[in-house]
Amino acid sequence: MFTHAIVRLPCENFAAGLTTSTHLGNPDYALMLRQHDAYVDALRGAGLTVITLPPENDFPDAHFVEDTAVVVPEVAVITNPGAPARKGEERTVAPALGRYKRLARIEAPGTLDGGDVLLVDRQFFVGLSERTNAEGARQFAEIVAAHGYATATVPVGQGLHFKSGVNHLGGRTLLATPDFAGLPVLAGYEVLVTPEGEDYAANTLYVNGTLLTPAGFPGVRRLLDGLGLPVVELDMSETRKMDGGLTCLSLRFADRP
Ligand code: CIR
Repeated sequence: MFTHAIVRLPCENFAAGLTTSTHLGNPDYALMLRQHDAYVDALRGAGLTVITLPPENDFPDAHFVEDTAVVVPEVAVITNPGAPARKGEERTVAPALGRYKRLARIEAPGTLDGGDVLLVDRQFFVGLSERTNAEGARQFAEIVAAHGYATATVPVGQGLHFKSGVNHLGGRTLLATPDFAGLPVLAGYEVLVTPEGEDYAANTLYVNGTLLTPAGFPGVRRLLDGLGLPVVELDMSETRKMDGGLTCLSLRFADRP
């Protein structure tokens, strides 16, 4: 069970962050803040104490805190984010995590974004992407192996991060886009596949037995309802305009080893 989450308020110039989106319209700051509030409420509703970090005007993507660390009960791995514009975001996340966890770090030339890292039980999957390189994945695997976690690497062809395409829904169940669903490393799991046009909703967050999912994806909603867990839909429109998903807005962890 998770006890805590770290989030960061989006800054006023969040629309200056990195994005490949061209067809979703201009990001709206007031709406972004309202949607972020609703997200925080949903985390609280799942039983988490939420720690909110202040906005970082020099880092317009800094509210995507998931990319700056990977936290397990035994250690928090502070990343070296792969995008040059995002290097440094981790500096203000590390002290917040250091209050709860021993810290380890991914060092250059290794790069790693938390959005590429999926944990299922004691098995990590690390996507090799434009943000996460083989050296970053190697360092990460070494750090977590010392605590009994296995790591498999997975190439991320299209899309930003591994978790843009695959997420854990509890138990042995995953939710994946058609591009990722057939990956050999996922054999042995029950993989639910997002219907056509609903890839974005593959980034659904399972947290303490509740599923948080982007609003507006009825096919994914039907798949989730079949699991018999509570489902909370969240409007993610402004986050999506900046290539972000639901998982990237928080770091979830249990305060004790
Ligand atoms: C970026 O391109 O880095 C941000 N605009 C979006 C990061 C989203 N993070 C995530 O999916 N873990």
